[in-house]
Amino acid sequence: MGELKDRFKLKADALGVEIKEILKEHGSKKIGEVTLSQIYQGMRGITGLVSETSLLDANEGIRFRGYSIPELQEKLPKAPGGNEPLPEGLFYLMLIGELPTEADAQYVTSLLQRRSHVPNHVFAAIEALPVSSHPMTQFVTAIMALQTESSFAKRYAAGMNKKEYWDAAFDDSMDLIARLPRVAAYIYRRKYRNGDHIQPNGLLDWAGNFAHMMGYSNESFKELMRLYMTIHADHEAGNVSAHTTHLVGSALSDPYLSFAAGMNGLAGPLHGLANQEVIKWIFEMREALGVDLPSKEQIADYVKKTLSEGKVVPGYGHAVLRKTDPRFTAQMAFGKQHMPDDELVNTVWRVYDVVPDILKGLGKVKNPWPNVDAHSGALLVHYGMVEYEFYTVLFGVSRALGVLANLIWARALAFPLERPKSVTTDNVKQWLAGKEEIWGE
Ligand code: CMX
Repeated sequence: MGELKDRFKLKADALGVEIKEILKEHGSKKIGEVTLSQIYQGMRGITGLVSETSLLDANEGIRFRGYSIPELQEKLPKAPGGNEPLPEGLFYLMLIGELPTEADAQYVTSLLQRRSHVPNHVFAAIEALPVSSHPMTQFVTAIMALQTESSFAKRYAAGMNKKEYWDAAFDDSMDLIARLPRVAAYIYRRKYRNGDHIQPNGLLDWAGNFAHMMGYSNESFKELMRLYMTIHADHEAGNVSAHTTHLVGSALSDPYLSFAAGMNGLAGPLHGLANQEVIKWIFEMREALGVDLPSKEQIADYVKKTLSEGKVVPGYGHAVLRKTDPRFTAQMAFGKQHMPDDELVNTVWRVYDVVPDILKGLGKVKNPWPNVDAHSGALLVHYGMVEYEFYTVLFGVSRALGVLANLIWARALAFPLERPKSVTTDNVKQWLAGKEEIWGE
């Protein structure tokens, strides 16, 4: 094992150096429509996907069917007495493309309530894992256990006509969205509340009921969940969770299989897991400094220490965005309204005052501004949800709305199997030397 690893390391180091040199000299050369740099560096800037549900502008941020987050907060139906949008309304908007009336949003709520039953074997599958398992591991396991309920898989096995794919994908997606809060709340109560579970309340909206089942009866926490479930739902198609769900779905894997795959991607620290990393990083900073509300100077020193240890500053930067994420701004406004004096929330705001200039100073970070994950944890901690390993599950429940709306559309529009072409570095070298053709040139 050790020898094989050593041999691999020698090869990897050598090829890494070679690729760097190739890109330095030839990175802008094109294979077909795309540059060598784009091929090697995460396909940035290549338009190759369709999402009807949302569009991300690098400087303006996300728009859902043309509506910005402040517009959604103004125009989407609210829960009785509430100010934040109902995520059911956003789901309707993403799926249908038109703003829902109050009755439309209520109809989605009632559909989800009716479909929310979770079979016992799903809880048994969660219970089979050690309680110490990461909540995302338990979440993905539960989604896979739910796959026994897939109408798409059963109808496909029975010879479903391809014109009906969207119909089966629709049914599975609605069932899955309806069941996720119950499953996620079960994991939360199992891991952090000694398995003292709370039954659903059929009178509550989707996000309000989720808050209730996790054990948070405070009205303003329910409002936070409605906002949280709305702003995390969708971020066009190229992010890891959305793209993975779409890619796996393109093989006609059913919505359970596709969504579980997307959630494995969300569990990566450069994507959804960043929300737990942010709070972990702030807690560690406070402990290291021995204060609850560090000064800007103390924060600046701690950020520099983080960077000097070869780590990223979690919650900052983005592959597409080039300004402060409007999802961060919406959460900041919520904090100013509901908890202006909270020390942790104020720490997040001080970090925001300090980090962008330091990241700009590195000269390589394309976006020094905060993303959605920089703020969410501090709001949750304010209400007592300190168990930061659970945060990515919250993100995942919300993300279901966008990626599954997209999956239904993908089957309705009969999008084909996704299968881009790849190259080898040897192939590229031969091509650069004029000795070999490259497909797509
Ligand atoms: N802290 C330190 N360095 C950073 C950084 C940050 N927050 N963001 C980017 N950089 C570095 C990159 O690591 C890269 O360095 P190397 O060239 O040494 O590898 C360089 O700046 C250029 O990166 P980039 O083009 O600006 O960013 P990418 O598109 O490659 O990556 C992202 C985007 C989000 C992965 C990156 O900014 C990052 O790691 N941020 C911290 C993690 C995070 O908050 N992720 C959540 C994103 C939102 C979400 O999906 O939920």
